[in-house]
Amino acid sequence: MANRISVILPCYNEKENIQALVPFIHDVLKDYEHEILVVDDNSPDGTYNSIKEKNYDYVVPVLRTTDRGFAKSIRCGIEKASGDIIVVMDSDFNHMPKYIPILIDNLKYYDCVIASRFLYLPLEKHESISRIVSSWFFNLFIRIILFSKVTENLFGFYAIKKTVIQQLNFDDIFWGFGDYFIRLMFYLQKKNYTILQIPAIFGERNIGVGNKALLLRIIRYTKETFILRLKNL
Ligand SMILES: Nc1nc2c(ncn2[C@@H]2O[C@H](COP(=O)(O)OP(=O)(O)O)[C@@H](O)[C@H]2O)c(=O)[nH]1
Ligand SMILES: [Mg+2]
Repeated sequence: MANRISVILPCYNEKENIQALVPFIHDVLKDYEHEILVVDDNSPDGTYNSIKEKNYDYVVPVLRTTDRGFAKSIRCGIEKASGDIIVVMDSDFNHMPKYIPILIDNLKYYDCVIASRFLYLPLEKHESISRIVSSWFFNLFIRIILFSKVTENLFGFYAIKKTVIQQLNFDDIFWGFGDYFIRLMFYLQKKNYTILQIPAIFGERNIGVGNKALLLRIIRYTKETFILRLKNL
């Protein structure tokens, strides 16, 4: 039986980006049975309505009105997904749709496939040197504290079998922002699931500025990494 793919797109104030991204992903996945879950946290710019009114038969628009949060939106998307393969990505083109088939196809052999920015020297134009170097050091820190073998604990672009992610305790993982992905990688490794990493580069955000509070994020992720270690001594 063919697999059904559920792509989860958490979004907040991404009206323009989501309208470009959704048909783009649909095209990339034309050879796969798929649905796209757009999980919006009641964005003031009307992201939800802008996608709902398109009435695409392959889109499931989800509106969250309480308990706003990036990781909680992803959890909500996973719980509503009808597919047996889950793909999680950002909705601003930072995660390039062209990688989705590579992620999915390798799930034939692995439980989870993640995109990593640290597997080869960037031959294509890459994100800023300062951002990639600081992400490299931060990943090194995470790997040392958590004894992790994964080179990329921050990007958060991956495909996973639904039966695998369902084996994890969602309450242990899905809160906060990108720190949820550190926890996801940790618990998958703890349970000895197989993870393949594929080389990828960071895509340019199409429109808007995104989350710029980098220092706050680093502080938060550092704290969450230590908490995770202490919880699992
Ligand atoms: N549902 C939901 N999505 C969010 C929230 N905050 C950010 N996002 C989405 O998460 C993705 C990553 O956010 P972004 O600000 O681009 O982070 P950055 O790429 O790390 O700078 C984007 O697609 C955002 O629209 C939130 O509170 N709720
Ligand atoms: Mg972004």
